[in-house]
Amino acid sequence: MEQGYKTVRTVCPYCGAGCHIALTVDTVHNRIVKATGANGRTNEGRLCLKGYYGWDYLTDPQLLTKRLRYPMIRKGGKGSPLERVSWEEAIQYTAERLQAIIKEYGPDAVMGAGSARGPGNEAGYITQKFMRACIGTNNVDHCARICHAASVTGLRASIGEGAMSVSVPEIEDAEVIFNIGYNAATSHPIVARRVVKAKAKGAKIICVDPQITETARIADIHLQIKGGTNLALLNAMAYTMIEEGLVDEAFVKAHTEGFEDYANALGGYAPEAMASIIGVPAEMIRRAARLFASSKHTVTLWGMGITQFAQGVDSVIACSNLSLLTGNYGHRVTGVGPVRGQNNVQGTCDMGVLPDVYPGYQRVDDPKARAKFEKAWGVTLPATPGLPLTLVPEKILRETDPKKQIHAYYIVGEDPAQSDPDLTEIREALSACDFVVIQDIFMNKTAEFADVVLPATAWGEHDAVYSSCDRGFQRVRKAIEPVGEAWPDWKIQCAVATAMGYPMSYTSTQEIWDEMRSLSPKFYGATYEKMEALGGVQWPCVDPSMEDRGTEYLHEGGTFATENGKGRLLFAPYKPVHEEVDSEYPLSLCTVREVGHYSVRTMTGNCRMLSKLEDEPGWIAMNPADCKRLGITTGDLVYVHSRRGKTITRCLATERAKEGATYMTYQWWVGACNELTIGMLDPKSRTPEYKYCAVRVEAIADQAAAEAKVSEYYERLRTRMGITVNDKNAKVPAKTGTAGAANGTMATAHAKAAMATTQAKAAMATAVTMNPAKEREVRSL
Ligand SMILES: Nc1nc2c(c(=O)[nH]1)N[C@H]1C(S)=C(S)[C@@H](COP(=O)(O)OP(=O)(O)OC[C@H]3O[C@@H](n4cnc5c(=O)[nH]c(N)nc54)[C@H](O)[C@@H]3O)O[C@H]1N2
Ligand SMILES: Nc1nc2c(c(=O)[nH]1)N[C@H]1C(S)=C(S)[C@@H](COP(=O)(O)OP(=O)(O)OC[C@H]3O[C@@H](n4cnc5c(=O)[nH]c(N)nc54)[C@H](O)[C@@H]3O)O[C@H]1N2
Ligand code: SF4
Ligand SMILES: [Mo]
Repeated sequence: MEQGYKTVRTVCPYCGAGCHIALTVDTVHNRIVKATGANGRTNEGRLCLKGYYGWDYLTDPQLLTKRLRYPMIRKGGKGSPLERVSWEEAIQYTAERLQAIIKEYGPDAVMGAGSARGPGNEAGYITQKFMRACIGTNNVDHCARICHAASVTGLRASIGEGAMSVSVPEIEDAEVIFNIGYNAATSHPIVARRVVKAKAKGAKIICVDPQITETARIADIHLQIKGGTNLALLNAMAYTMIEEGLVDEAFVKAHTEGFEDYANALGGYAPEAMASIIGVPAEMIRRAARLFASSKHTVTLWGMGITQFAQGVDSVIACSNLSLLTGNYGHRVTGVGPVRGQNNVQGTCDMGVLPDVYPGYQRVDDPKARAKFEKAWGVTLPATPGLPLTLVPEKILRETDPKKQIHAYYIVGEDPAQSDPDLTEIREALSACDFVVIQDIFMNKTAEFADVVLPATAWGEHDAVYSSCDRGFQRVRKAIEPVGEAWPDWKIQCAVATAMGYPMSYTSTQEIWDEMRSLSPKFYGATYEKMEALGGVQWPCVDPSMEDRGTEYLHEGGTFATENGKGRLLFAPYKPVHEEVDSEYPLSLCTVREVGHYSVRTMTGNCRMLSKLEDEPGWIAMNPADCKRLGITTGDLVYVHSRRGKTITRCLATERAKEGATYMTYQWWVGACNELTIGMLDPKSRTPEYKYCAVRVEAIADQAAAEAKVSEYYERLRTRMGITVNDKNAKVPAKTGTAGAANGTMATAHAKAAMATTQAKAAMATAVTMNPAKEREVRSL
């Protein structure tokens, strides 16, 4: 490499596929200039478009929002502007406000959210230690709650362990893939590659999805079910297996319990009885059950189409039941893959950033585990599990006893004002909360409600370990110096703890990692040295010597992680979704993802290449017949209404959506679909029903005026994020739009037509001038 450049090997900061990346760094100008695929266990040198182009946010092009460079406080109280302060002042102020709240209401008045994104496992460990040892509460959680919490809760009940039992590379050797509620081509393109390879090697694919996804297109059986009927289908498949003698009796006898009760409870679930509810013919359900049971190498993959329902936990258990019934656990290339979404959501769970467990999934209500952490941390720890983060609005807005309310919310790397359901309610809660701290790399929507804003270093600017979706600890390395005065997340929370009288100080992430390992038997063997030598280590890894190279698949030999080692066959009845369509709101809305953009889009929205692919205000994908009825076509701006709010977006007519069903992606700030989604939660995991609510789509007669409003609102949003309109990088709004054309998903003729329409319309919109005096909320559109 020529002088002035270096190569840094690291792991992608976006999805849980955990792809290895080689970054070319211009050391003279302190910037990354290129990313290429490196040979990692899961990616074998391949990357998707986010891996190739997703680092550009580090150059701070200020397209959507702006990097945070120094600490800020609202000195004049709520509603006053954020003012720049020194680190010393910010830390002192935060410590004093937290101490005052604890003094008045007790430690459980404080809620902490950790980050499953850039910070990494060491910072996650510090977040939960800060909340537990310094604040004195188990009120700590993170976005797994609104994501795969149902997988963790459900699998723990079924087989004792919440993680993927199978590894990503094994998928390509599957004989049958049962893909349910998971759209790998969009969400984990590098996992999708294994599904495509499996198909090429002869695997049969069953895809259960109400939408025609890329996996559905290559499936041997596509069950295009009515949204929200997973449990009816899974129970009908189990019924078929039992009725048609497809059960692996020896496995069930040796390795499971509860078969008799389970089989009896399934009595009413014959496919013929369920077909009209599920919306697919009974014979297809039977064929799917037969195909599933035909192999000992059936791999089940699921995602948000299973977990983001009020029956998420029951559906996870029902998925696991099918593997238990057919002997699809305990050997290579079999079992379950709840494919973790974010780059480090597996890790943030591993580190105990959850209200009920310490690092390594040791329960807070287990006296032995508690005693161990009390000794290590030199404090007395609370014995009862804390608050799941989806209950925070409730605890701020509807709890009447001030002693039981949440008065402070310390949020690390999460943007609830964009990603939580029912944004009206979240805005009310954040406004009513006495003290809100955000610690992030960008100004985000939640920062608008924060009393203190603390700037953290981003992926690329610090060292860490991330856990891939399949339990793989992998090293993430610093490539460039941080922007402004940003500090690593772990250092910030150590400083606040110290100012509060609980000294925490470390000199490196490795020192934190080693403390964590010493307290977590499951991870004890996964040293930095071993990760360095092997490229990564899959847990469990108990022995630090090189003899123990980690664990590829779980439950070897059919011995499960339950107390008696048996898998539990547990029955739950199907219940319909909470909010069905009716004459007032006649369409169903399911919210999904954009291939080129990521969650709240602070990062991908600030990558020039990615934001050129797709930009505000996003799309609502609808069946052409529904569009015709409403008199709308691809590219038209439309209002979408639900009982909770209203938003504006563009129509995308596509056969991928069934008649009556619509899809929006939650990446958009202007076209924010979480204004519409419902706060209905699974009672066991507290995960919201993001995948189903009732909406109405309204055509807009004056398109030019609507285009103008969208552009104006977008500009106002950017101004509020701190971008000045005259910035040299300031972008012309709404000029792009290819409806997810990258990577093949949604790359339909409709999408191309949409681009032409959008560009023509955007041209009309550019003449708009800003009017910052107008109302602030999207509902004003
Ligand atoms: N309607 C709808 N809503 C959904 C979903 C859906 O399917 N439909 N899915 C849900 C799911 S599965 C998830 S996981 C959530 C995700 O929702 P969030 O967790 O809110 O979103 P992210 O974009 O992952 O990142 C959150 C924040 O982390 C910050 N960040 C990134 N790196 C760092 C770092 O190194 N340090 C710090 N301090 N901050 C950092 C980003 O700037 C951003 O503000 O959204 C949920 N919301
Ligand atoms: N590009 C990109 N990649 C991402 C993300 C991103 O924002 N952008 N986010 C990451 C995160 S946080 C996560 S959690 C993962 C999520 O990854 P996925 O789980 O793939 O996420 P979704 O696309 O939200 O939902 C999956 C599928 O569920 C289907 N579905 C909806 N309702 C039902 C139903 O009733 N039954 C069944 N069987 N299926 C249904 C949807 O049609 C969709 O195809 O992606 C990660 N990867
Ligand atoms: S598949 Fe996921 S981890 Fe791999 S490059 Fe794409 S976003 Fe990054
Ligand atoms: Mo997620």
